[in-house]
Amino acid sequence: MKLRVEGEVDRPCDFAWHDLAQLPAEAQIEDVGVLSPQRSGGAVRLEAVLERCAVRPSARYLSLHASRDDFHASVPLAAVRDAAVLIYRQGDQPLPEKQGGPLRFLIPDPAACGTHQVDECASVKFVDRLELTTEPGFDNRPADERAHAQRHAAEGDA
Ligand SMILES: Nc1nc2c(c(=O)[nH]1)N[C@H]1C(S)=C(S)[C@@H](COP(=O)(O)O)O[C@H]1N2
Ligand SMILES: [Mo]
Repeated sequence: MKLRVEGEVDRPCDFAWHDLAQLPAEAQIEDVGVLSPQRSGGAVRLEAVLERCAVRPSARYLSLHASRDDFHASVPLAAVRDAAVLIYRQGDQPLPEKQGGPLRFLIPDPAACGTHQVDECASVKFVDRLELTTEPGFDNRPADERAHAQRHAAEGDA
């Protein structure tokens, strides 16, 4: 896996699997099941990744890009900054594709974030690029129920 972090940052960064694994213990979440009961795997905190790249104060939006299936979401940075995580492993192996691996963004409690812009759909699977911007970025999350049903059918879990 490779994760690119760019945009409103002083140090654009690339992370490989072992870069995430080597982040300090306080950045690691051994089991995301404690945050989100339906999920499993090990994760790192979003903030730990952002810190490495020196995010600028001008950054107000975070866009999550998955080039694998051309899925994108853009959310207010402040709404996810402290809570969101990136799931990257299952034991000591990369996160399997059926769980959204090799890297999956997870907003643990989307309802509690308090804004319609931060919903379950923004937990982007196969994420390979984080982009910080001053304005909302590209977003093709399903806008209504019909689009949502089509999206899940495309995912193979309709
Ligand atoms: N890359 C990618 N991520 C995605 C999607 C997708 O189609 N592609 N669907 C989103 C939507 S609409 C939802 S509701 C959740 C569903 O996550 P789940 O399958 O783990 O329940 O994943 C989100 N992440
Ligand atoms: Mo969704």
